Formats: sequence, C-alpha cells, structure tokens
Amino acid sequence: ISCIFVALFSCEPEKKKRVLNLPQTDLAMEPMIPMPMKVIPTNSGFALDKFTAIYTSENADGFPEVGRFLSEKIHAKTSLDIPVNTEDTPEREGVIYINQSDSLELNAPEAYQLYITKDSIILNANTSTGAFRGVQTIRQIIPEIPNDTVAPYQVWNIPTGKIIDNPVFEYRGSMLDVARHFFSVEDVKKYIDLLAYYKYNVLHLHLSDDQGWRIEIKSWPKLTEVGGSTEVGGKSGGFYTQEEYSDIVNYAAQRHMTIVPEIDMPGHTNAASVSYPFLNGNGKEVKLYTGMRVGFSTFDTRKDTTYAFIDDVVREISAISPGPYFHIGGDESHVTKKKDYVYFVEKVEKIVQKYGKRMIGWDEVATANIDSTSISQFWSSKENADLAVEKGMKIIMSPAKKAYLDMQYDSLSKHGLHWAAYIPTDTAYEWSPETYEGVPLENILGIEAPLWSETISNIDELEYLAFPRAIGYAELSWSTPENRDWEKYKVRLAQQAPFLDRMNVKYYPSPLIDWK
Ligand code: TNX
Repeated sequence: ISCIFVALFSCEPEKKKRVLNLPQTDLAMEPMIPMPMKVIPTNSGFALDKFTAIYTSENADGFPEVGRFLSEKIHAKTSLDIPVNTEDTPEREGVIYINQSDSLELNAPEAYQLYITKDSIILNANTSTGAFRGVQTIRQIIPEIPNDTVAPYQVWNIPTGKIIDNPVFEYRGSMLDVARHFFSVEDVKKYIDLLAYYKYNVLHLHLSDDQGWRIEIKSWPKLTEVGGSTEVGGKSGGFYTQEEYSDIVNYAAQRHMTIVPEIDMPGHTNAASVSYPFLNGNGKEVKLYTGMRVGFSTFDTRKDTTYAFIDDVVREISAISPGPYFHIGGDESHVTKKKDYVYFVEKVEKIVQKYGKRMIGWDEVATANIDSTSISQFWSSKENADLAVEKGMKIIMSPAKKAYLDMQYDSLSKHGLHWAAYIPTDTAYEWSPETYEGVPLENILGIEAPLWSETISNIDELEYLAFPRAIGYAELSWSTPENRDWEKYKVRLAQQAPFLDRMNVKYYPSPLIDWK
C-alpha cells in the first residue's frame, strides 16, 4: 500500500505543473443545453484527473447515489475512476463536493448552484433531484477528448465560475408511442438516458392504441395476449410485463424522471376491444388493426362493465406508477357521441382520483366538466385550451405544429408525417411556450414533445425523429426566454455531436447546423 502511496505521491509535481499550465476558459461559452439561468465565468480551470474525488452529503436522501451517477458518467466519458465518499486517499486533490443545502436561494425542487474554482467543484442543492440536474451540467462541461489522444496523465480542464440554475417549467417531457410500434425496454432506457442528460423530468408512455395494448394487466390477460400481438405494418407487437414496466419506472427514477402512463380511451381502443369485445361501442365487428387511420374505435360508454374494466386497469397501473399522474388519452374520439364522451371522461376522472392520481388528458377532455386539478395536454385546439383555462386547469403545451417529434423535418425526411407541419430544427426551437395561443403563463405546467410511432419501428428511426429536436425542447422548457436565442443555440447544438456520437445516437444531421 505504501508503495502505491509513494507512486501516487511522486506524480504530484507533474500534476501541479499541469494545473498551472491550464489554458484560459470561458464557462459562458460552454455547450450547455439547456442554458442555465445565470453563468458567471472566472476564466481559469479545474483539473479533473486521476487525483479527483467526489464527496457527497452522506445522510441526505439520494445524494450518494447522485455522486455515484456522476462518477459512472465521468468514467464513461474519460475512463477515469473517481471514488465517491472514499476515506482511504488523504492525498486527493481537486475535489467535487455534492452538498445538501437548506439555503433559501435553493428553495425550489430542482434548483442547484455550482461553484467551480481551481481547487474544487461545489454543487449545492436542496434536493437530490436538484443535485442530479446539476450533475448533468458538470457532465456537459467536461471536455470531450477523443480516446486515441488521451495522454498518460491527461487533465480535463473544466472552466471555472459560478452557475445559478432553476427551471422555468416544472414539467419537461417527451412522449413515446409504444403502441403503434413496440419499443423494447432497452430502447426506452436509452431514450431515458438521453433525455435525462438534457434535464427532462418526464417520459410519458403511450401504452395503448388501436394497433396494440402494451402493458400486462393481470386481471385482464387477453389485453396483451391478443391486443399486444401485432403493430402497424402487421409484424408481431409486444408488451411490457408489470415487472418490465417497473424496471423502466425505476430506471427513470434513478435519473429523477417520472413515467406518465397513458391508456388512451374512449377512442383509440380497438386493441382492447378485440381482446374483450364487450368493451366495443362502435357497433361493428372488431378485428386486429395494423393500419394508420385514427378515430374509428370507441368503448361502450354506457355499460357498467366498461367502468369495472377501467377500474382494474387504472388500479393495476397506478399501483406500479409512483408518479403523480395518470393519462387517460381522450383524443380523437370521433365515433363517440359528444354526450357519451363527456359522461365517460367525468366517470374516468373519478376512477383516476380514487387511485390517488391526477388525471391528464389530450385537450378534448376540457369539454367535459372536470376538476381544476386535472391537466389538459394542448395539441391542436385553442378552443379547448380556453375551456381548460376557464376551469382553472393546468396545461401541458404540445402544439403539433411546433412540438410533434413525429412531424417530418422537410419533404425529404425519411420518416414522419406532415399533417400538422414540417418542423425543421429551427422551427422546433423558435417559438415561445410562454405565450403560445394566448394560454396564460400561470396555467402552463410545462412542455411535452410527443413522438408518435406510426412511421418508426426501431431505435435508429426513433433517434432520427427525436434528435436533434428534443434537445431544443429541453431548452424551451428549462431556460428563460432571455437565455434563448437560435443563433447562439445552434452553436451549442453543433457541439453536442461528440456526445451523440459516443452514445451511438443516429440523429438527423440537420443542414441548418454546422456539426463539429
Ligand atoms: C394525432 S395528437 C394523434 C395520434 C397520432 C398523431 C400522428 C393526438 C392526440 N392524436 O393518434 O398518432 O396525430 O401525428
């Protein structure tokens, strides 16, 4: 042990020399996305190297885990092995502290502050969630040095300065449609990893639609046996067992993200009705559907058994969904009579509340007489948004023309639809959720970018539509309007290429961006 100690020690002079030679930096010019609220550069460098250690508040809930997460990610980027809360290396120099702090300034659930000096990085947050967000900032300012150019005693020069940060919106999400095409647990985890890096806190899973039912319901096994058997295009579909779904939920929770489960009803229910025909309310014979049309299916909204079924589904899913929300869909119920639709939404809202969840629905749900605690997800109708505001509801902004990840970039895009718009990378970024369609700011819970999957069936295609646009929505939902500017953003976006490449993300190389 003493030999190792001596060996370590003998490296010290070399290290110190390197520290002195670190070039000038500018923290404000770093490729951070979303842009933090306040960045004050001090122009020198913190040397991240093999002498660095991480120490966290040890008794504060979740802080050691956040420290270990950072250590893992530093390893993935630099191959360095940075110990967390270690006691056996007194000669550590250049320490990263992750502290729980009750300072009033940090009195917000996701706020953090970073103080980076030559000698240390101090990350303060009130909650482990705030600390986790701050860790993403640290990850983003560690230089990306290609493996083959890493020197034997490489130093990663981290710009010094101060960052004060807190998100504008509390709900920052993306949705993945696993119903039109099924995506594996592994694919979903990769998407979660990428979203977490950009400080998203919600992944909404669209778990059922006409073409497929994707989550095991123990009391109604045919939903997955029959309803999960296929997908758009007719290949075999798939579903998550409750165990697999819980695995996704836990994986997200470790990244301080919430899974919002959606069971879309009373329309978009063909797969459920094929499994249990008593549910069907459109008067036609039901069969498995593998096309792309919408709006032809409905539950029978006047049968008690329909609500007994829904009660079981909401109960089983809520029991394995620790987040506060349950999404009931409610969109495009074109073959449900208006009064039946309203009756249905009001009854299902009560079921959702009974299981302790807050209901979210697509914007049409605001046509029913629902509670101010329920949430409307704006996708196309200003009229429905106004109804939600009148009811005092919160709104999640997902305008199809701006925020739909399944819209094509342009007419040459390999995947995607264009019924709402073509959405090039700049259009996706250059709009103001704060003022869109006149929804008052105080009603806006946040932003969500939905990725419908009629035209994509694997992770590469998913990534083509989601990236780089999803990175822009991260900034729209976190950063203040003053900190958002396309010309500056596009420079930072270009600098995401090394990260995306390292993560093997098949992003769309938008010609608007001068990729590095
Ligand atoms: C509309 S937006 C739908 C989805 C489709 C999507 C395709 C909404 C609430 N419903 O069923 O997948 O368009 O872009």
